[in-house]
Amino acid sequence: MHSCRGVTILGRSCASLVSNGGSQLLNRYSLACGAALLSLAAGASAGPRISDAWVRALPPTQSSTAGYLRVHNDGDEELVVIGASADIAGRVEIHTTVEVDGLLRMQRLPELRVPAGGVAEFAPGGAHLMLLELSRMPAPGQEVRLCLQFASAPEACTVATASKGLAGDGAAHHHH
Ligand SMILES: [Cu+2]
Repeated sequence: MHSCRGVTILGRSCASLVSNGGSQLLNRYSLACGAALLSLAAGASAGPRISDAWVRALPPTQSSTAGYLRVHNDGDEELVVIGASADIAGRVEIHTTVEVDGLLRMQRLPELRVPAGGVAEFAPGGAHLMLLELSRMPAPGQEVRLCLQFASAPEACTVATASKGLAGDGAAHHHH
């Protein structure tokens, strides 16, 4: 029960019920306390979470490159990615890769949806972050700060490591 008292919002009602409730009341309200605490804990940890971020290190003569990552939605409402930024790029667009007449082409997306409890993947051959107007091309191993903006959640940032990637995973970019 003492854990209930630690929660500011619930603290007063839980603590007073615990101190003056009969055993039947106590049981019923301790269940309510527990459930409320669980939902509070879930609310606190929900929201965008980014993992596995990397940026493709291309020759320094290139003025743009692609970033990849996973967006995890631990919440119970859909998340919508509406924009992105990077510390080395003047502007970042959300792109996807589509096949047109047998050729892979990039297409700009206005947004990308992450279902409740789901994951959206930015990965070679599919959706990616297009880093444009680069101030410098990151060398392999260098870190790049990537941030995502959401329609109704706070911005989420991560540190991506630059890498040349695996041989063959950059096919889509040959047709940029
Ligand atoms: Cu692109």
